[in-house]
Amino acid sequence: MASKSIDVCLTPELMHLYPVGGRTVVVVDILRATSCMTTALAHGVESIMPFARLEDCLAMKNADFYTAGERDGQKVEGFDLGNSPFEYMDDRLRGKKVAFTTTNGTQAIARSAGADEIIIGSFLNLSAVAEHLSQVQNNVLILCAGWKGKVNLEDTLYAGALVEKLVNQFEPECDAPLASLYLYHGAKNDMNAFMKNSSHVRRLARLNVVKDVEFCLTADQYNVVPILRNGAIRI
Ligand code: 3SL
Repeated sequence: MASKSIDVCLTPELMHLYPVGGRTVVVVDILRATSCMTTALAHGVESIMPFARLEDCLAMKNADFYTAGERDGQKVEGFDLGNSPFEYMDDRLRGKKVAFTTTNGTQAIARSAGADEIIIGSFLNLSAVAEHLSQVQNNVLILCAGWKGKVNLEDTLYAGALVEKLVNQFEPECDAPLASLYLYHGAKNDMNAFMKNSSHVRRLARLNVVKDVEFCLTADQYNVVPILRNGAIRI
C-alpha cells in the first residue's frame, strides 16, 4: 500500500472538504489560466503574481508589472495582455514580471492558501509535475478551477491524467481521483473530439478562440514546474 495519498477537488466550491495544511496542491485551469502561466514561464517570463481581484491586479501597473488576464474569456480593458498562451510566446516578455487575474484560475490559487506547496499544473507540463510529485513527501490535492463554481470536463480530465501517472505511488483518498481517471480513460485517445461539446470550448468558440484549445490539450510541451512562493509563481 502506498504511503502517500492523492485526492481531487472537482470545484473550488468543495474546498471546505479538503484541508490543505501539509499538502502539495496542484491548481489546474486547463482553459486557459494555468496553461497560460506554464507557457509564459517556459518562454522566459520572470514571475507571475496571481490576483483574485481585478482592481488589485490593475494596481500593479504602477509597480512596473505587465497586467494580464481576463474576465469571462475576454481581455480586461487597460490590461497589457489577455489569457491566450500564444500571447506569451513573445521574447519581449523575457525577464518581465506579470500580474495576472482570471475568472477561475487565480481564484482557485487564492483558495489554496495555507498549503505546504502550491504548484501550477497543465497538460503542457503534465510529466514534469508528475515527476515533481513523485519526489515530494506530501500528500497531494489536485484542485480543479472549474467554471464559476461548477465542474468542468477539461480540469477533470487533467486530474485523471495526473492520477494515471501517479496511481502506483499514491493511494486515492476518495472516489474523485477514480472518477477523474475513468473519465480520462474514455477521453485520452482523442481529447479534442471528447472536448468538442464542452461548455467552455463552446464559450471560447463564440469568442473566436479556437486554436488555444488544441494547444492547451497537448501534453508535455514544457519541462517546467511553476511553484507559488511568497506571492509569486516562478519556475
Ligand atoms: O477562468 C479562467 O481562469 C480562464 O482561464 C478562463 S478563459 O479561458 O480565459 O475564458
